[in-house]
Amino acid sequence: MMIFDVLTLFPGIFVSPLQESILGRAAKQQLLQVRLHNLRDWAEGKHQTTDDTPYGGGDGMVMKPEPIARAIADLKTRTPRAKVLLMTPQGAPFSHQAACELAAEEGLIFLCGRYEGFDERVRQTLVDAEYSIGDFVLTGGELPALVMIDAIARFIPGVLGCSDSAEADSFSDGLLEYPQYTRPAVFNGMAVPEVLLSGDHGRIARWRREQQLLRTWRRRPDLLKRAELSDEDIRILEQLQRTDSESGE
Ligand code: 4FV
Repeated sequence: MMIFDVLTLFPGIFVSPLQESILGRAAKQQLLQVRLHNLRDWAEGKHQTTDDTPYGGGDGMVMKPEPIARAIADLKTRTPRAKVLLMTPQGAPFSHQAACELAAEEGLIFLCGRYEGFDERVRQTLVDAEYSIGDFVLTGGELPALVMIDAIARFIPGVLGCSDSAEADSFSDGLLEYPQYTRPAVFNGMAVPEVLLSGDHGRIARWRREQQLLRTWRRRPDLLKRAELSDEDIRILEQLQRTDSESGE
């Protein structure tokens, strides 16, 4: 069972998202367990202080290293090989690939920041990896931790229903997903592409691959550089680029 330990000053933020839908069912099925820990429990003094003013002056508060060091030491007595992850705008961009790799770990400890962030010595000595969920600043690391837990949990066998698999995801082959359609066949005058009604699975598969390549080329050309493309894919892309440039799209 995959253990997710979360160190936070606001454990309440996690409760309902982890009870709902796929994550809620996975926890009930003991496919994963999320253990919420209030960092204040490892803080000293009657005020259980977890933050202090920054050396060198400046606004805001910085999270103290001692409560975090004590907390991680305690949590590692239960999952010694757990990886400690820190969510920060300065981290490596979190990705499908990272989620897939982290899902192979025995346990993960998520360190959720608040205020101006952590004393630098926390990063230097207590953290295995730093991840960012995007180039914007949030009020805390809790939502990034939830986002990462959700993405990682999808790789745990049994979490996604049998028909659905993380392997068939966007990004699993480095490309964006193809367009999806369902009933009705015509909606507001817009018909479902005929190929999808043809029953010709070869044509459907080819159309879907073309759509993945076209959509990725138009929206995320940066992904094409890293995607594993077959010669057929490259031929399709050149064709698409030609038609696109001709149609002036
Ligand atoms: C963040 C992000 C993020 C910065 C200061 C928490 C906040 C506060 N984490 N991806 N973007 N964190 O904005 O991961 O401590």
